[in-house]
Amino acid sequence: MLSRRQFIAHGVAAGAGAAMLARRARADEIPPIVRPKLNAPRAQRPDQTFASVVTPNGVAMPFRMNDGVKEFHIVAEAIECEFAPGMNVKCWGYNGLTPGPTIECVQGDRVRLFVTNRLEEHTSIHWHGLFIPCGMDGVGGLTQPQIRPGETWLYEFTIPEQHGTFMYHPHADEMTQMAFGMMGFFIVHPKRQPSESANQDFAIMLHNWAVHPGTYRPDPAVMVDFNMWTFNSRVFPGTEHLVARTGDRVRIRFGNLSMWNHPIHVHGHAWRVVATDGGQIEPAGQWPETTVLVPVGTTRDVEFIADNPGDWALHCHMSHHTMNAMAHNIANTTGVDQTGLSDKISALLPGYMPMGRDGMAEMQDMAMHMPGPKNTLPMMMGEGQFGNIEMGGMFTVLKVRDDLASYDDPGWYRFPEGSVARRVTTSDVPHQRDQMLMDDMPKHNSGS
Ligand SMILES: [Cu+2]
Repeated sequence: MLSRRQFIAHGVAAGAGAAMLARRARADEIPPIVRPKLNAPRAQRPDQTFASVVTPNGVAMPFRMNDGVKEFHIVAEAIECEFAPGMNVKCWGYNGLTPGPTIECVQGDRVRLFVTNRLEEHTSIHWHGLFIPCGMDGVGGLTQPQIRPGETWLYEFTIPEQHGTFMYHPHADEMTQMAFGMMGFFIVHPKRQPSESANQDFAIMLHNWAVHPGTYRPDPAVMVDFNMWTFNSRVFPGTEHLVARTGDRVRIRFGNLSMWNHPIHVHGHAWRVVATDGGQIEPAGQWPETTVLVPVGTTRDVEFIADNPGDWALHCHMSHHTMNAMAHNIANTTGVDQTGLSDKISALLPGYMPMGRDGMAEMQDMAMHMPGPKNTLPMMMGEGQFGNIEMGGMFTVLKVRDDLASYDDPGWYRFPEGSVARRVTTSDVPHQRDQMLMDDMPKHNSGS
């Protein structure tokens, strides 16, 4: 087995003659810029030895082959992103998107990554988790000068003998550039496909944003009090659903470049964490979980067999992270009788919205009738086949079906007759039986 240093040395030798420092690219060597369209059919090249990763609400990064070298052209630029219908955010991203298109390689690939800076300030790009020569690590000021506006720089290295889920992001004015959405996945597939490879392989980047109600641009100065929580820069119901056939082995790769840790929970199934951005986890070290904590600055790959047909919620378990446009200065009116109060206040303040006395669920219905500030989503939204789902943010649906012609969204689950929880009438309630059970209970307090 080679040491890690030998891996890197090996990688360098494979590209003999190439410089080990990122450098400015010459105009004649730069590939054309491609801004791939969302919802394009999944790209699977005929010579491909692996199944492409699906980036919900996203796409794969296009590349060209040049003399056996995989060449990508990444463009850092200002973009607009629709978080969900009704809200467009002025972001920064790569090749027209946030997260940027997903880079996919195979162990041992030689890659050239051209990075053009179309921002008004300098940037750099770091390949999070990859063991590459230090001069290619992309830390502005430390391993290279910053990439100034208008410049194109070249990173070139051999993908080392590691595989898994990595990320790319700026290492220059990170606070602003990442707050505005600059990040993407860098997936390395193993050279030899494992015997149990995934039928469906998803990549979901977790992020947080502070887009104050009525505004369009994220506030990069916010440290903890974020109000938008996204899967691949989308909030529910703008998040694409994950579709699997019953019996499929499903892999989900989570990446977190936000400022919070996210416990991501799946219903109806349990998964195992099979890898982190530090490497694969041996089977003996994997244990079943229904919630995986994805800490800041890491990736977690989970795998499970989708063996339970239905529409299963898949969401962050921090309950504020499944809300949209949270307002934080609301008085707590739970339990307060507001009879007549809202009429009086409305007379003084047109558009006044009373907060819930018995909970907040009514907010979703109210939001339909009382629009908030422009470009601001209601706190809760999203409807299912039975009504309001009262969720937003980091929420999507895992759709498992016995019969699927394709992995296109199959619509809502058709529940087998009699398999849905139902309302009962008093006559259905087994009082008699309860009484019997009560009578059978040991009486601890009697006689002492
Ligand atoms: Cu969360």
